[in-house]
Amino acid sequence: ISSKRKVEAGEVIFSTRRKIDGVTDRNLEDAIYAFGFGPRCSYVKPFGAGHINETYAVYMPSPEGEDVLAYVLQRVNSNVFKDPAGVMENIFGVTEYMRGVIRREGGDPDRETLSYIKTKSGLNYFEDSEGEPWRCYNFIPDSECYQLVENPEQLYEAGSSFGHFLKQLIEYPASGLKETIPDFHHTAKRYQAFQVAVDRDLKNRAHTCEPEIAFVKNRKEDCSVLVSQQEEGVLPLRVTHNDTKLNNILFDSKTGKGLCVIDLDTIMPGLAANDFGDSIRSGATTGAEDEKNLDLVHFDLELYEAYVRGYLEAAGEVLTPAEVESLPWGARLMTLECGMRFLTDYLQGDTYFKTAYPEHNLVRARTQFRLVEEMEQQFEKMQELARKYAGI
Ligand code: ADP
Ligand code: GN1
Ligand code: MG
Repeated sequence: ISSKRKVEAGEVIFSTRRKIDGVTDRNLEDAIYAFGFGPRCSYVKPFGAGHINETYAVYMPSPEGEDVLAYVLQRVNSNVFKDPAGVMENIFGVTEYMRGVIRREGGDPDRETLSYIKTKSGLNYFEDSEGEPWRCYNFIPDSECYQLVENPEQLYEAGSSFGHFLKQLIEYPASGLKETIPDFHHTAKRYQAFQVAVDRDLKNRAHTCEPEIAFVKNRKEDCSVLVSQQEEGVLPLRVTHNDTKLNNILFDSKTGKGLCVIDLDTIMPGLAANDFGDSIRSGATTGAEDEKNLDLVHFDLELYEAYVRGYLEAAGEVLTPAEVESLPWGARLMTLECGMRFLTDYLQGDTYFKTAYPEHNLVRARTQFRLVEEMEQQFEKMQELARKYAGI
């Protein structure tokens, strides 16, 4: 297994045992104390491969004297999440509720959902000296996280996890949820924002991505397909995750089964098609999201089928026929939307997604558009497979 596929921790950046020259940021250290780890903590490493938050692995000594990864500490991106208190209210509400559901199912709530920890003063997040929010949860031992699938079975498991998640929250009182990012998957409004970014061309980059801009403009009408069906009442709002990419699931290292859905910041009322679609975007592909060589990037129908089977086995009975029909559209539109968001961010100067080099967002947009094209070519097969596994 290449390390590029599996998510791993980086180098030590804070340690109570030795001085790490100039790298520990004061706010990170304050957060470690705020959650009560203080001098007991062995060390901290950067962790994960998310595009939004800063994630750290916190190691503590075990009774046997070994250092074990015990907690995940995160600084929430306040540029993206303007109401961190609302985000944390949603997360505590949903995870508490999930614990009850998992117990009734006979599962293990400590492994099948995240357990968030309060600060020493009893708050559900810590605000550092610059007003930035930090939160913390227990690391789930013997779990792993992937950037890219290795085999269809993993995508079947991913489908099964997100299908199950939908079912577990089917009766959750959605009216109590805060909308943590307004219009997050309103694809038509995303198109308008893209159009504004092209017109303003703030960084004078539009001339470097004319084919990509044209690609999106040619699909303007598509952006309204699911939003209109929702507004007309054809598609119901569910409690959805809204960020169902592959690296937002933990797999059980021993059994290889889907174990726990993570990254709960965007749980909001939404369409089942969007959750389904974002998983297909990120999972049913042969290349990394930021693969520069487009010859390596293909939409993989076998992976798609594995996800459909897992998702519908778990959630098929709660979905309406119209929702089943909407799933392949979800895949196309979440992929188009995501590419459009990368391109918009590129045009605006990379202020939203973390980037490692100046064209990073453009490279990401290109992989998404490649996938969209191939989904369009195979759309009928995608529809047939959704119907087949739904039994309609
Ligand atoms: P972001 O919004 O930045 O994506 P996430 O909550 O998804 O934040 O965390 C970022 C990344 O950290 C995840 O994609 C995953 O790679 C890693 N990660 C977080 N929690 C765990 C965990 N318990 N086990 C393994 N990896 C994890
Ligand atoms: C972000 O947070 P992360 O890395 O799991 C983004 C998603 C995008 C994804 C693309 C809150 O997900 O919407 O689909 O990047 N999350 C947010 O990789 O904007
Ligand atoms: Mg994530």
